[in-house]
Amino acid sequence: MATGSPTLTRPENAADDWTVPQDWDHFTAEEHGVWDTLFERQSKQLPGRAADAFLEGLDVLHLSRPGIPNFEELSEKLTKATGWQVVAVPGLIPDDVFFDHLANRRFPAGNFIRRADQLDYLQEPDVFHDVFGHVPLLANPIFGDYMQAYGQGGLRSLEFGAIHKLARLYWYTVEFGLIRENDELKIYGAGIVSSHGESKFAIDSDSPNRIKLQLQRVMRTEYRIDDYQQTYFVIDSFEDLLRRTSDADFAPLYAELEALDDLPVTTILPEDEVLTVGTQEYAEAKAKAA
Ligand code: HBI
Ligand code: FE
Repeated sequence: MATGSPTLTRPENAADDWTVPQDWDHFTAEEHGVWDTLFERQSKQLPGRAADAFLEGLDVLHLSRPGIPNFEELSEKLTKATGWQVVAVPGLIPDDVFFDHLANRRFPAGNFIRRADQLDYLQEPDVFHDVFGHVPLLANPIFGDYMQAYGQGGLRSLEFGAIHKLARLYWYTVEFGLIRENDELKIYGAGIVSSHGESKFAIDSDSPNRIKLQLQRVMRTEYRIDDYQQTYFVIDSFEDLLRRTSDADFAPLYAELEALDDLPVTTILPEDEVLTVGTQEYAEAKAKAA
């Protein structure tokens, strides 16, 4: 059953687990060109900004040919590194199906790419967001363990009716996480590394808050999906992130969260370990312009 995500209907050509053949030959030269433009732009921009493990993982994508990666070739390399593989799906899939894939080290990647006139605006995760954004870190053993643990935790969260709490952990780590490396702020979240604008904003701008990650705090914090983040959470290492989640007992944590209010996205609590108190000028300017 699909919870949380809007009622999705499984397309005719999708299997029970929502996977579809990638059919790499169906991509046009123009679609490969969009991948190359995005890949080129981000590969130039990320050195010095992206986490070391992400840049090391990028090599997994340096496949023999330019253009949209062939998932068979990509999965062969990835499986050797951490046992993960990439499977093609038509787009967003129901939460329980998504979690089951992650719990079995299969990363579901959208089997389409944005149009050339939509380089910076994305409705739904396409193959560039999913493969360029998420796959390089799956070549890192610790992060690969974290993603599988997230899938297992996701399936359990459905039993507690707590998926929207756990989804925040995913949002503020896997999608929009920052990490401190040798005292420098770096990005590792897929939503940031795959975004031309946000990979600058997340590190350079004074506008957003940047707060040390704490599990229960993140799971209380709301987020927005339509613009740059107003708060980023920062980890010290992937080992630390994995330890915090695997050591946690989510049943009492979910019970505690029931009794606590959700926090608006720009909240700063007295007990927060704050790296940056954001000015929120970006969001305010956007609100005024709207
Ligand atoms: N489906 N294809 C796809 N990709 C996602 O990232 C995704 C999804 N379904 C649900 C989902 N993410 C989030 O709601 C998870 O946090 C559950
Ligand atoms: Fe994503």
